[in-house]
Amino acid sequence: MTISEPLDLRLPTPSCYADPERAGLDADAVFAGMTEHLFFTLGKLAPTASRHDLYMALSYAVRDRLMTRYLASLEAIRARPQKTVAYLSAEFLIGPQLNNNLLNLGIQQEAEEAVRRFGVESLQQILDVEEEPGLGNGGLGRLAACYMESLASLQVPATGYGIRYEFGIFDQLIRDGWQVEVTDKWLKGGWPWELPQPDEACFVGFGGRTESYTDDKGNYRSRWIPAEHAIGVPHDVPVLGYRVNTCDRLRLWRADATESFDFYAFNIGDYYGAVEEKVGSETLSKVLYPNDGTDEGRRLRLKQQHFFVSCSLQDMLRSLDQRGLAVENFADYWTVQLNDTHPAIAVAELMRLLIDDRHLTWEKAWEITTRSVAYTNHTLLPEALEKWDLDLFSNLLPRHLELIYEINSRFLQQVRLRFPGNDAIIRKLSIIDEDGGKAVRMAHLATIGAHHVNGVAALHSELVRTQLLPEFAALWPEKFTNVTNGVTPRRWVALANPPLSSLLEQHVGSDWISNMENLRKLEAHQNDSGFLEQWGNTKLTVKRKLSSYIHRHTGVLVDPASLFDVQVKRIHEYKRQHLNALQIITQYLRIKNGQADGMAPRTVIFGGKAAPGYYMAKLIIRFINGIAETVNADPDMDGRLRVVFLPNYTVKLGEQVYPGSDLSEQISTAGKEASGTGNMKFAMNGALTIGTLDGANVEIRDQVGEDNFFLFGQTVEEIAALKRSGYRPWEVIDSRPELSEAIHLIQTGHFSNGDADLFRPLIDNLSNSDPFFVMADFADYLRAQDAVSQAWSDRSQWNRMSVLNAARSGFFSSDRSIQEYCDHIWKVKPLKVDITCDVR
Ligand code: F58
Repeated sequence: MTISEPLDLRLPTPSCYADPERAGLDADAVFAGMTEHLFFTLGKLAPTASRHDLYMALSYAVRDRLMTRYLASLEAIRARPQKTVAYLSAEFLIGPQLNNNLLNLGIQQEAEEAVRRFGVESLQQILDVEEEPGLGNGGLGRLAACYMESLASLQVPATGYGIRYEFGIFDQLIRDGWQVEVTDKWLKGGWPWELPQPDEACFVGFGGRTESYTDDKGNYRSRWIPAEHAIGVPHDVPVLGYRVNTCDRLRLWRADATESFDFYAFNIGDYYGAVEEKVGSETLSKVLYPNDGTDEGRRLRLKQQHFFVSCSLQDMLRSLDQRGLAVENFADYWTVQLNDTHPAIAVAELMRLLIDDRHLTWEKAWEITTRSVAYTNHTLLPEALEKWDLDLFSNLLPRHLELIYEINSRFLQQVRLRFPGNDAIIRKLSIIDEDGGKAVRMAHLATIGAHHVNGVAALHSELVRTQLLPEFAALWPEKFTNVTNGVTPRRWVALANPPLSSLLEQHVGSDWISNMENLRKLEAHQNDSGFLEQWGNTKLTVKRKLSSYIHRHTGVLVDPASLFDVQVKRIHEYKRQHLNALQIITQYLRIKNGQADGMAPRTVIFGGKAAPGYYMAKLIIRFINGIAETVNADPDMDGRLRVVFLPNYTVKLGEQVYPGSDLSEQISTAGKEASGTGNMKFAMNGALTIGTLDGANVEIRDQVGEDNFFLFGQTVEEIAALKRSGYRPWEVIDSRPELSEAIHLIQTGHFSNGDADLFRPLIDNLSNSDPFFVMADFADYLRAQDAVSQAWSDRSQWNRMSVLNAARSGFFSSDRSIQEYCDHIWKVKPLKVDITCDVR
């Protein structure tokens, strides 16, 4: 690690926050804290308390202990200002909080003892009742959560800014094999981890018009007269680092309607007339948008983005004011990271705040903006690159559009100098898309306004440079960089997999939790048969637990000794769950036809949500469930093949699944998965990967060694060549008997109770266009799956490969990723927080 030693900051004794009553970390103190909260906070007597009451009481007791650290961390940065990370993300998929906080505080055992004194069998029973806030769709939101945890663990001052959606990602039910969406009411039982701070509310405007005027110094200026306003009320969630005092802040904005804003001590000025119009602003933070790319609700989504970005930037500026720091020095105190383009409006909003409100010059404002903002790209899929219809944009954010035009015209001036006479390039790079209906390209705005643009895996960053934004990369080569994603080993190993954690502790000590490279020491045991057996038994223990979960939630009995072959992630054609499903049908047919010698007994497990408006993804879920029904009911499959679809995949379910997996399915079409992070969670837990050369799979294979990875499929270049030469999937099907047999069986209605039409759209798509090259990769995928079966037959060899996967997964710790962001992009240093104090 290259960052210099943390500054040693002691708090002045009078502002010591440690109330001994609420800070004690032993079981007695935790028990006392729970008792007090049951009585005073929840109004319950212990004998009548439910498990949920005990969960709340324990959470409040733990929150008390976080407060000491949280307030000391805020005080540290107030007393000695230094650069702080502002991580702007429309999603933070933080998962359950209680156990994570217990782990990071180091009081899991103490909490276990405290809850037992209430007559509860185990802490787990209390942990099970926690509702997780589903404030994200998938990988991007979960990455933000891992990064916040690593920032705190590395003692880096940071605030994550986002939206407190009242309804997060929908809950998924499976009815007759189909996905059904149900509203996620995560707040219904109360959520003890947030601290509303209404006194720090912010105003945000929408719509209206702009006007020019001459200020009292005779300067020509513009101002925005919005037609509506919303109020953002911060709800703060403390994010504690692992065994350190640093407790960072996740600040989530809840929108309030403005009708009641006369309650607030704001300078309402011109706004007053505008509020007569009832705007129903509270709907702004009502619901998280599932990524279905439909036009519906796009206006509300842009409003959400502007809402949380504006609140967050105002909050950063206010924090400078409060500490007596000049706004001109903004970039010395804040580094603003855009998690994808969703917060990209920040480039225009920061300019607006600096120019219109703070009266800085354009040049100074632009210098501040470009010195503070950096942008992470998470996708190459054209349909996922955000563009806003110009009419919608100008209607909602007229002043921002003016500023964007100015940013664009100054930028295009530079482009003309660099590429004289090249109008095509101007059209290509402009923030305004002039082809078809005019639109604002948010990726261009973010790229122009940022000092760094990074992709999320080596291959992806390369494709960002060469395919997505090549002209920008030619213009500013030093701007483009890579930071390969990572995941936190606290949640994904220490919390999720206690049996593995204790085995690791026995063999390499406990340091690995904050220094994952220490797992390399495991390699010394790779030929120790006793250790390999222990390793295998540990895996079996967690697979038993997963098996019982599967039985409880799907009714399917699975054999923990079979190979657990797992694909959990959002359902999307590019992720190719249907490739896996087709492979299962082939295995099924081989068993039926008596050609399954050497095939490993398998339990194939799927989980993941489809966007509600994504028909093909929903059909894939129905397809998997159809296969599961047929396979699991067939006695010929007993002891050989089982298929399950686990409903409602969440962070909490992920914590059960990754530890209990043997094989990790990472089978996206090369060039489509930016990175993947599930792939890392599997490897850390000792699963072997079957995967394509896509996203971070490439680096996983480099790290774990090619002998410990099942590679298959076409490369990015081969796919491109196939596309150029005219890809004809039907020819592939005709030339592969096993593939045509599988497809034929589907067409007879074998997996749909005789309904020959049900899966027709899927089969037609695969046979006629196959946009994600499922057919092209099928044969090689089967070959790799046969290699998996073969490897499984030598269990000690399999266990060795599994050990090496875990031992070499240290690179994928989010601590490494965050350290790279700190050193190369943000230029921030840790700040040591001291909580020792003299209590009189
Ligand atoms: C994911 N993106 C990438 N987007 O697909 C994945 O490869 C990567 O590992 C991960 O980001 C973290 O870098 C992703 O999850 C979304 O969910 C968007 C949410 C908003 C609508 C568009 C998709």
